[in-house]
Amino acid sequence: MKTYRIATIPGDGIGKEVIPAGRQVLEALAKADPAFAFEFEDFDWGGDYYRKHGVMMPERGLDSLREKDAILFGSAGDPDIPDHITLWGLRLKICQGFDQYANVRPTRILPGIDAPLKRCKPADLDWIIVRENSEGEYSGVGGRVHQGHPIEAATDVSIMTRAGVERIMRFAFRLAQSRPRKLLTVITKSNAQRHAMVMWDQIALEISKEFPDVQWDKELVDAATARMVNRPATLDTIVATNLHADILSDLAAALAGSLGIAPTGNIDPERRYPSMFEPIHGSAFDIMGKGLANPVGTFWSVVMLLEHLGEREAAKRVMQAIETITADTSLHTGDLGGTATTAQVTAAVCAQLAKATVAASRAA
Ligand code: NAD
Ligand code: K
Ligand code: MN
Repeated sequence: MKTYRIATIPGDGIGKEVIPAGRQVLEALAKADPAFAFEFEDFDWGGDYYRKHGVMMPERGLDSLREKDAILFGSAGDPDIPDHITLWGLRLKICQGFDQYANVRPTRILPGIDAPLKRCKPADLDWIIVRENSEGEYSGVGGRVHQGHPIEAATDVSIMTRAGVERIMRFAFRLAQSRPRKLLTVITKSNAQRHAMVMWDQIALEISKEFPDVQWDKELVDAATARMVNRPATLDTIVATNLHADILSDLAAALAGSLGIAPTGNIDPERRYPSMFEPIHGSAFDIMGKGLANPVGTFWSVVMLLEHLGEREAAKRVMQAIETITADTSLHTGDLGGTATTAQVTAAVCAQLAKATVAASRAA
């Protein structure tokens, strides 16, 4: 029997509600399947830790995660602590420390979800956005001088390296190649940002030669937002910079019905370090502590985590359980217009998993 070591980091806000729910789903899966088990270690890093220790996580925190098979993360963001401190002190520290340079965000309209685009059928929207996750606009380089003075000035320098762009581009082409349509759209803003973005376009062209079976095109990021709304079926795999893809993927999640459903993986494709999976949403201050958070984004993140571990069959089982419960509108949370609680949705998914395994063992 294989035992996977999983770190859970609930973080702040509704992260503390959805991550225990995600753990319950993994436990239900393991209970019903003798092939594998999980060994969890929970880390209490985040806003509360910051209030006690003045930092979001311990200085040598990465060492406690290094030997894990994967990390399940909730959210970093506390109403009383500035966002740049919570983000850089925890989530980005892990993403950058473990060189999780590919952020992968699948988007689909799940059964039973009332998505806002009236002309868009569920089959028209099946995207996977690849976000460069290690450099670009979020390199952390810059400065601010003469604070409060009329001559105050500030910069955030966007650093793009050839090595960084080549590796994300190769990752995106490979991912596109693995999907049925073999279609990739490279997003830039190379008309206005005439240095780094022109390099992106050029490197895309170079890498495309390694993937002759992938059909690809280019789109400027502003035009891409309109294309997502007006011609969603023309898109499949999408690759963009750290900032552009951050924005596009929230739009994608909203077009597919809710921010509460969407998952993401912060991946180290070379597998030198553990990869980290999380719902794309944040701490949701307006609903935190009420048991109302939609846990589906975390459950779908669990699916990605299982795929990353090579447990494809189990991943499929969890995805089927998710789709069965989204199809039932009585199990929709508030973000989807329903009244179900986090606990009810979680119990329903766990019950589906127990059933699926009984059926599988009967068939065997
Ligand atoms: P948010 O995702 O927390 O919330 C946006 C809106 O979506 C809110 O109305 C919220 O109630 C709703 N929502 C989000 N997830 C939901 C869910 N699972 N179920 C039901 N409704 C849900 O974004 P925000 O308000 O911009 O950010 C709040 C805090 O979270 C900030 O501190 C921000 O920095 C942080 N944040 C962290 C991450 C991360 O850790 N990866 C990502 C985004 C935001
Ligand atoms: K998150
Ligand atoms: Mn974001």
